[in-house]
Amino acid sequence: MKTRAAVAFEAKRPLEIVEVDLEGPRAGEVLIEIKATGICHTDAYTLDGLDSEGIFPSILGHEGAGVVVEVGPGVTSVEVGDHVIPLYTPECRQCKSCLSRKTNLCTSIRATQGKGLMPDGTSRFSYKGQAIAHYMGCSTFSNYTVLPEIAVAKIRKDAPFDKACYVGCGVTTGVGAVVNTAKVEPGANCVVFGLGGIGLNVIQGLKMVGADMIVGVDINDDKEEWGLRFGMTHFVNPKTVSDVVAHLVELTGGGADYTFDCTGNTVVMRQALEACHRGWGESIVIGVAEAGKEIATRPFQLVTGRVWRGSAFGGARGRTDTPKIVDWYMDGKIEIDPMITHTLPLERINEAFDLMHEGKSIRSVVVF
Ligand code: NAD
Ligand code: AHE
Ligand code: ZN
Repeated sequence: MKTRAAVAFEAKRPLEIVEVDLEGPRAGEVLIEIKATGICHTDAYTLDGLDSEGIFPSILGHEGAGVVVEVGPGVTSVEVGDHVIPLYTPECRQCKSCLSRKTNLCTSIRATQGKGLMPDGTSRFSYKGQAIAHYMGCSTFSNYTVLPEIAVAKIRKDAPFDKACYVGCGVTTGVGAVVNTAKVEPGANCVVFGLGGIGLNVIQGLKMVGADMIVGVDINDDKEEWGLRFGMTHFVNPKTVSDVVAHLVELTGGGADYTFDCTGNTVVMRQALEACHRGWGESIVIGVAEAGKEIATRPFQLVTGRVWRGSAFGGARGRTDTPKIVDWYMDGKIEIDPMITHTLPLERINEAFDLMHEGKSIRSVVVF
């Protein structure tokens, strides 16, 4: 079939809206009509050529929601008409990682996914006879896309697509990092670096679990109002203090119980670790750093009990946990609507990247 898609032909070039060819689902795969997709900073990072796994041409996008329109042979877990969220972290429930119960990082199709291919080693997308790579196993910047059934989460049908799509990455990543990765306890003092589409979801997760102090740190003063809106108790612009770590340690009475990096900046990651309380403070790296960057700190920081951890997709098991997060939204336990600051048609998707880079949006959503 033909489908409209925003194609990344080259790094650092705007996406081009074209009609691409899409092959139907093979065994164990499903064809999904994408109804809405968010634009995450990770899409921008790949388009900007900063991803060591970046492939061009490809169809980016990994924060979508849609409807199953066709299933391939052997598919048993979803059927035509189901509402689903594509999962860049699948859940096969059979691989070593899934069975370990220690991680959400299912490894069953990670190797082909990282090469922009379906599990059988081929692409379903092409343009003028040339293969186009899938992205993070999702490619939600296409009106129709194909995914393995282990990489789709079935969600309730009354959830609006233009909001539920955000659960496909940002909401789950932020709230999940609090609930699943850090397991923040009520009364904790926490610091969140970077108050964008991820950081604000960390903040609302912290409020939900009853954190005491929720300090937001951002170089953009406009983010203060946004943080306060979702439960932040204090705001720090690092440009206004001489030593941000010392400032945060003093503000939190000796250091934070938990800190979260939602910037992807390795200098900030170090600050987040060093702003933790001696003896027990834990820093969770969520931000994705550009290819070639490394993190550093004095080992003494770890010797004296601070813990450095990472979180991918909020530690959520995609097929099991994502539908529950949609329920939390529908039951009013978490908010999504106010964070979606811009809703655009596919033809205007490049504006969403501009808004993000200019710090003018929290989340932009493209509706098909
Ligand atoms: P965003 O652009 O919406 O927000 C980033 C925020 O960080 C902005 O408010 C910006 O002003 C702020 N910031 C930038 N530099 C800063 C600095 N030096 N100090 C303090 N604040 C600073 O991006 P997003 O969509 O929220 O994504 C945030 C990061 O999380 C990105 O690196 C993204 O790739 C990553 N991410 C990771 C996962 C995961 O599973 N680990 C999932 C989604 C996104
Ligand atoms: N491809 C990059 C790493 C990118 C990365 O860390 N991705 C996160 C999700 S970001 C969502 O917005 C993730 O889940 N990673 C786990 C995985 O298996 O990719 C690189 O450095 O090569
Ligand atoms: Zn993302």
